[in-house]
Amino acid sequence: MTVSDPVVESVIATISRSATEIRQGLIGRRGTVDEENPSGETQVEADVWADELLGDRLAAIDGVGQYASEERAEVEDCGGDPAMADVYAVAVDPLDGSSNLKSNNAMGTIFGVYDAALPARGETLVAAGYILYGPITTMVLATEDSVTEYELTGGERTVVQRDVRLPDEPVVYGFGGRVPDWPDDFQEYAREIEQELKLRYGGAMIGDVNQVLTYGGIFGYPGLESRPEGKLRLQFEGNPIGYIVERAGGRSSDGERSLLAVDPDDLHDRTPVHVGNEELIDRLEDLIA
Ligand code: AHM
Ligand code: MG
Repeated sequence: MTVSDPVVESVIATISRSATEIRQGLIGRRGTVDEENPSGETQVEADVWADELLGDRLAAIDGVGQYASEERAEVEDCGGDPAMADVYAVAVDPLDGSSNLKSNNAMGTIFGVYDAALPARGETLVAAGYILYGPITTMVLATEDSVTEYELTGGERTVVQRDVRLPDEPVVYGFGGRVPDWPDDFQEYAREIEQELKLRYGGAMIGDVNQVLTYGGIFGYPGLESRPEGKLRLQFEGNPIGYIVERAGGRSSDGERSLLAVDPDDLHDRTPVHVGNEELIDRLEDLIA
């Protein structure tokens, strides 16, 4: 995949080069620190460390005007207005699913490159991607015209699949939250889906979404009775993942509309997140509308 904008290319290169180092640095950083992130979740040592590493490197790129992360309260001004030509804002979830570090299961890093000041609509993304720290470290990168999967080793990026597309026949599903906390309409939808598809849920959205991209299906973290806005964050999780899945031929939804069309009020806004095959998301919207 070619990215014509040198700033966007530099952001992607910086994150993909940092990934091997982040993976290595997880060792010895599995414990929690005595702090909460802006969403009120206890931070793991690795969350804070990965945020600082990525924040320092991305802010140093000429043309990155803003850096924001799930782990810090405010947008960092890096000396440029993303409304200007060739200036971008980068939003990062440095370690998605970091509670999986304790049990040594898959995790990810998510990023979105916005051509607008944060918080911004997903429609202003020009690229988005994620790193999956699985048995192999991979990166899935979406730009305007395509989605590509890479393997990452020692700072190198090797294409393993061009034009990643969701398979037509869905196979897997994974839904977050506890069943009694799901609204009735979502419970009904889930009962239908579990008759049709195979459960794959790993507790890190990136691992679960990568299963959906590989096998076809749906990943969802719905609004809950106890928290109607759900758990996942629009700027750092919903938008980038929505962008990737839509570019791969699927759909994203907050239950009513594409995640990319949701207007944010606040940098750390939460949203229900549903991504997957078009037909499954259409049915979900019909059922819970
Ligand atoms: P995090 O970014 O703070 O790690 O939280 C997000 C994670 C997602 O990766 C995952 O889908 C969800 O939280 C899992 O939540 P739960 O433990 O409620 O299933
Ligand atoms: Mg996350």
